[in-house]
Amino acid sequence: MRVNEAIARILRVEGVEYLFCFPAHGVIDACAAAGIRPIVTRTERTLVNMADGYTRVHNARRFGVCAVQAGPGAENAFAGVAQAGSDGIPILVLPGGPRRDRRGVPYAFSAAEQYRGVAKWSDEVNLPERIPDLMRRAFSALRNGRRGPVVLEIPNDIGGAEVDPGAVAAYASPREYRSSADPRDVAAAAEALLRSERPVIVAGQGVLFAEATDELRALAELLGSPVMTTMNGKSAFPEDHPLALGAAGATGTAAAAKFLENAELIFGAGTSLSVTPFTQPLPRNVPIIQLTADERDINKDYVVRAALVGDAKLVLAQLIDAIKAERTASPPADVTAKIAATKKEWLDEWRPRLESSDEPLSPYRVLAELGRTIDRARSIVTHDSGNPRDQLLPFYEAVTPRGYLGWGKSTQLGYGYGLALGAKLASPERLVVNVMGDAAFGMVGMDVETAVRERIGVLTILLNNSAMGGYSRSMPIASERYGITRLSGDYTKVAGGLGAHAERITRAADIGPAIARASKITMDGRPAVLEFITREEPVLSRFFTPTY
Ligand SMILES: Cc1ncc(C[n+]2csc(CCOP(=O)(O)OP(=O)(O)O)c2C)c(N)n1
Ligand SMILES: [Mg+2]
Repeated sequence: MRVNEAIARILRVEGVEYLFCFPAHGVIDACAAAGIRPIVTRTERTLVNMADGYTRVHNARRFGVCAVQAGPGAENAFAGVAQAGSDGIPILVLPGGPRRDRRGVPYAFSAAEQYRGVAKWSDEVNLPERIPDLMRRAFSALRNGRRGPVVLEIPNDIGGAEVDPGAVAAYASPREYRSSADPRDVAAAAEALLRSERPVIVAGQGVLFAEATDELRALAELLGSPVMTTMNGKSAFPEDHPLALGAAGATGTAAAAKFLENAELIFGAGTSLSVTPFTQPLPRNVPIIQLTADERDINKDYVVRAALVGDAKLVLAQLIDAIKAERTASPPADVTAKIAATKKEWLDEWRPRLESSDEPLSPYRVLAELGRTIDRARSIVTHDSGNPRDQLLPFYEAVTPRGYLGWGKSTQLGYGYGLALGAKLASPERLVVNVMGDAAFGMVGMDVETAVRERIGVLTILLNNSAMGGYSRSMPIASERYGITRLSGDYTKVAGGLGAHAERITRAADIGPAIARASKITMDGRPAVLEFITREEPVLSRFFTPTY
C-alpha cells in the first residue's frame, strides 16, 4: 500500500467526507478511490476556508481536510491557515512538499517550517512507515487541548512510497478527552458569582465547540445574570432570551457595552479573553473569572481573579451543581426589564437606518430585511471583513448555536465565502448566508463557480457600495487625488456568468422578496448572489476606539 492510499484509508476511518483541494497532489486520487469527495476551488485560500466552515458547523466532531500542491499551492494556502490559527479552528492541512533530496535547498518551500507560526502543530512525513503514527498524532491534536490547524507536509517522493498495510489497518482513531476544573476553584467561583449583585457573563467560542449552550442558559437563569457573547462566540447564547445582551466585537450592542460598564463581576465562559481590534475591551477595574480550555489564555491580556481550566460543558455543569445547592431563583425581573429597555432605546436610535427607504440603499435596511425574511432558527449566517461584519454583528439576532459564524481575530477579506460553502456542506438542510462587500467579492468572487459546479447552494448578500467603505478617512490624500478607495464592477453579471442565480437590487421594496426568492433557489442546490446597490455608510454601533 502506498502512503497516499494509507492516508485516504485513515481519513475514512476518521469519518472524513470531503477533501478540499487544488491539484496536483497524489492524495486527491487516493481519496477519490476511497470514496472521499474531492472538491476543487478556484484558489487555495477558499478551500482552506471551506474546511474551516465545515469544522465549525460540526463543532469539531468532524474535521475539514485540505490538500494543496507543493510550492505554490502550499504558499497560496497560507492566508487561510493563518486565519484558522488565529480563531483556533482545528483543520487538517496536507500540503505537498519538495522531494526529500531537495529539502533545504533554495528555493524549496517547506510548509512544515513555514506554517509553524500559525499552526497548532506543523511537521512533515519524513519516513513512509511513520504515517499511521503521524496521522494518529494529528487527529489527537485536532481533538484535544487548544483547537487549531494541524499541517502535515507530504514530500512529493513520499506519497508513492510503500507502507505496511497491516500497520495502516491497525489504525485506531484517537479520542477526545475532556477535563473538569479543580473542585476548589469551582467552589470559589460559585461563591463569587453568588455574592455578586451585578455579574455579566461573556461567552466565547469555547461554549460552541463544547456544545454547552444548555448549560450556559441554565447557569445564567440560576444567577439571573445577563449574557453577552464575543464575536466568535455569537450564537452560543440565544439572542432572543430575556437575559441576552447580544454580541460585541469591533462593534456591538448598546446592552453589551452598558452592562459591561456597570458590571461588578465578569465571568468569561469559554473565551480566551483576548485583546484584539475585533474584541470588545473589558473594564480594567472589575474582577474577572475565566473559564478556558487553554491555560495559556489565563492572565494573558487581563489579570484574572480566578480561573477554571477545562471543557466549557463540564465546568459549567460543575458551577451549576455548586450554585444550585445555594440558590434556585429565576432571573430578577428588574434585570430583564433593564435589558429590554436598553435594547429598545438602542434600536429606536438605529431605526431610521434599519428602516431607511433611501436609494442607494442603506446597508442597515438590507441587513434588517435579511433578519426578518429568513427563518433564523434554520439558518447559518456569516459576515465578511469591513463594514459588512461591523454592521451585521450587532443587529442580526442569532437564536440557535452556530446559527451565526462569527470569525476574525485576524480578519481576512473574502474569508466568509469559503466559510459559508463549508458550512453548507456540513449542514445542507439549513439556509446558509454570507454577507460581503464589493472588495471582499473581488478577493474570492470566482469561487461562485465552485459553488455552482459542486451544487453548494449558499446565498450571498453582496453590499455593493462601490468602495472600501470608510477607508478614505485613513487615506484622505490618496483618496482625493487618486480615488484609491473607489471600486467598480457589475457583480450580478459576474455571478450570473458563473452560473449562479444573480439579481441586482436597487429599491428598498425589492429587498425582502429578492431574499425570499433567492433563499428558495439555494435550497435546491443553486448558489445565489444578490447584489444590493448601497450607499457608503461607515456609521457603526461602536462603544470603544479600536487600536490596530
Ligand atoms: C486580506 C485583507 N487585506 C486587507 C484587509 C483590510 N480591509 C478590511 S475591510 C476592507 C475593505 C472592505 O471593503 P468591502 O468589502 O467593499 O466592504 P465595505 O466595508 O465597503 O462594505 C479592507 C481593505 C483585510 N481585512 N484583509
Ligand atoms: Mg464596499
